[in-house]
Amino acid sequence: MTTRPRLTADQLATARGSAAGGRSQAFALPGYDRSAVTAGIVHIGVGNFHRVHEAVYVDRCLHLPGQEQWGVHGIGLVAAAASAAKAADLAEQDHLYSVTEFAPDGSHSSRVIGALVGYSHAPADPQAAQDRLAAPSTRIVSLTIGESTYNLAEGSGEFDLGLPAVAADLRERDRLPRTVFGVLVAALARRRAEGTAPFTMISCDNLRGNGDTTRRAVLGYARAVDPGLAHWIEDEVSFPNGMVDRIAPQVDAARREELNAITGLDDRLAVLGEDHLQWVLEDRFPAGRPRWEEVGVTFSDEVARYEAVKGRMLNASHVLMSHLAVLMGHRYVHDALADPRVYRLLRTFIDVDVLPLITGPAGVSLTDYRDRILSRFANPAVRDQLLRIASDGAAKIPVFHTVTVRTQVEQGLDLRREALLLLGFRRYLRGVDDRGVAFDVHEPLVSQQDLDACRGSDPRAVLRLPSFSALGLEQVPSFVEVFDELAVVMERDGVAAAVEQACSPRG
Ligand code: CS2
Repeated sequence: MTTRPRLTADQLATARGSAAGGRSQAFALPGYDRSAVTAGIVHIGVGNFHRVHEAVYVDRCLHLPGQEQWGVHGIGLVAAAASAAKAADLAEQDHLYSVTEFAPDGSHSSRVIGALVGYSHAPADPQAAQDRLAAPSTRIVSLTIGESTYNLAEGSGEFDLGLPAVAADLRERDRLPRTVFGVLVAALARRRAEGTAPFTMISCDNLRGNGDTTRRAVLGYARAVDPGLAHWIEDEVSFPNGMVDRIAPQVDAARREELNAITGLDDRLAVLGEDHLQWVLEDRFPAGRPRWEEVGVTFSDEVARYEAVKGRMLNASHVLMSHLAVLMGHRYVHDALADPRVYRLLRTFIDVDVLPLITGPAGVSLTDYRDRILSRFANPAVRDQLLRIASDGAAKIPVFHTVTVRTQVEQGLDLRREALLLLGFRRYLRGVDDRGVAFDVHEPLVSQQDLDACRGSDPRAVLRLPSFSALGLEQVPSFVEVFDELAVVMERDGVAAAVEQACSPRG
């Protein structure tokens, strides 16, 4: 194996020296003085998505004059060994990492990102994380914590105080909280007590109204701690909504090796993304913000429309295809797209089930948007994993499909694709595809009891899962009729046959 230089600040200085000496590098370098950068942003959840999305926009901003106060300090709340290892890697690499982006034609470019200037692994040092959040220099707190972590019941939309980790944080007041909303509320309480202005909070997760959702979760927790504090948050804290977009596959050891072969670096935190990058935000940042509008971020009052288009077309198609395509034997998104049955499913879903029901933001052509997402999915250089998208389906399906299925029920429209989605999800919970090949199921919101019920003989068990029961689909005769029919086809003839039947002309 080739020995490559470990990516560190020293290595970066060496690379800069040789670039100055006329030797070309396989990657672009931060073109600013990192020692002058301070962290105006604290980000919780420094996974691949953050590293190829917000951090890239921040990195671009740091190239502008007068933006050095907008670096990022990361916080990790997960105690797992992999998270501790990531914290160690970040420290060893002086928080530097490389991003390689791939265009559909296979061309790529790499850049070392210098936006992250510090990191606290809260399980190891909860006080450091709290101090960072409470610091007056922290003006924005952003989150990428995953859809299921917002912990709001789909039916009532209320924050679930009964979740064991949340209940423990609320009970054990003599220690610092460990759950994300506990940590945030404790930081806001401290800022209020110390007379520090609050930070603005943004979510970088794919949720309907991600700012409003974050606000509901924060307030739900705060009310349980101190109603006065909850009032203060209601009055003082801004939670702009936003729409985030960039496909960021998982990186395993083999993929990391491929990325490092491209850059010539030994980067334990190397990540990749597609060449598409988008962020649309409401401009409500009373504590200030980077000049993101100069580096590609769109500020708009139409975030809800951008987000509806993205969620109901891109993410909804992703989730619809993921379980079914895995069951049909595919593991990568571009392979699934090359399967005419999957392609037809997505075209039918978008053209028949979604396009007629949504209104895009001014100036956005929905058919162009459709073509663009289908070509993004088909990008073979990205090799995005279907199992990445399939995971946490119990949280994602309601976010991306509820409005579509509710409208279809109300308007008496064709419910077959939505029925197929839930049948596919049920069958995916078995963890074995139609070839008999096993795969890992990652569903934190599905209890063992519910898993057993879904693996049993009654297909309708899936409709009773807490994530879907609020839709009341079992009480909708037109839904149950197509659901039962497709269940029989899936059981008898396999997943592919059910996919074809769900897209066939209505008989
Ligand atoms: C995917 C998203 O995991 C998922 O549900 O649909 O991660 C998707 O890749 C991003 O939202 C693209 O912006």
